Amino acid sequence: MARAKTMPPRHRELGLSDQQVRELYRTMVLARVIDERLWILSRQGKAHFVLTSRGHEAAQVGSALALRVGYDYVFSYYRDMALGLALGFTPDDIFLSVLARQGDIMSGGRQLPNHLSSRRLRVATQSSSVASQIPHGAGAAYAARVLGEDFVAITYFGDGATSKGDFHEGLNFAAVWKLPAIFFCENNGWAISVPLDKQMGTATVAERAAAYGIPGVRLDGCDPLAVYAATREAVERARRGEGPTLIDAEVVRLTPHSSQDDDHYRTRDVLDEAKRRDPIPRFRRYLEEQNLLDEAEDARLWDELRAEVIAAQERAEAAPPPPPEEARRHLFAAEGR
Ligand SMILES: Cc1ncc(C[n+]2csc(CCOP(=O)(O)OP(=O)(O)O)c2C)c(N)n1
Repeated sequence: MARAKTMPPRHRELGLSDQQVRELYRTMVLARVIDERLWILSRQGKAHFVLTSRGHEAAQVGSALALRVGYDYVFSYYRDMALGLALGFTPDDIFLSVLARQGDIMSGGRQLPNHLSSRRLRVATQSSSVASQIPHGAGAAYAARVLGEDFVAITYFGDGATSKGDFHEGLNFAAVWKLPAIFFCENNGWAISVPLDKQMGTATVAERAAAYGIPGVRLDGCDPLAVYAATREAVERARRGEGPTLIDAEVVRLTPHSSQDDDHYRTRDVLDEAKRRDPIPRFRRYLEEQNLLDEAEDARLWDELRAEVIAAQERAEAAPPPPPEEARRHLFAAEGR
């Protein structure tokens, strides 16, 4: 429905400044530009494996805006590159990690790509095992209770992860103890080739929350402002001691699952519909309607970010690999810390 001319723009109603929404868009575009480069690196045989956030940017960047970065704990999953950028990881961090170079702050070149990790940003490292981060997130929220601090723990995962036992254990534990936890499902409707209706008996992820006695909020995850609003509410609720929230953010996966997948199981219609919901052109239109961006500025932004990203890629390609004699470091206690 069209909004009356006298009504303030949606972002102002949410207390966000023009500068903040411009920044939000910039981060979404930065993620998209890195994403494009990563697929090229994969096809060139330079990146061994690539997983990206294309189509998930609004959910990731919009939710990050509701957090106290470096204070709240974040448990992410392999699709969260745009989230990482919103939290303060740089393009250099991403490329050093994907190319497994010595300077990789995530793991010194040992983890799969987009396995974010930073003690400073309170982003916990992760296992590639789907859903294993969910009990970790519940545990960190329990730590807030034990320490008497008011940080929250937000845990990100896909819809496929909600079919795992870890999901049940994490949500159940957090609900029983009314912990300051937010469980954020980036629901793109697919667990690799398995569609949602073959993963669960419920129609939505959100309604699973009823089984734990916590709120389940379903929303359009391609709208960063809707995501921000819902996450902020969940964070406030958690800080007030009222317990966890499950957010079911409906997003789109605009690429195959990973560089090792070819999407052969999705029809042209499904892919076209996903493209139609692409969060980036949509948020650009919003900014244009608000006179916060015009076509020339947008073109400049993409050019500027593409140059920035290519420079980061080149720096990472020039960086040395981890020294072979340190291969076991961080993997075995006896090898030092
Ligand atoms: C325990 C476990 N089983 C299987 C896999 C293989 N696997 C990797 S990603 C994935 C799909 C997960 O889908 P979803 O949680 O919906 O996240 P999405 O990739 O769609 O964002 C699977 C089955 C795994 N990593 N861990």
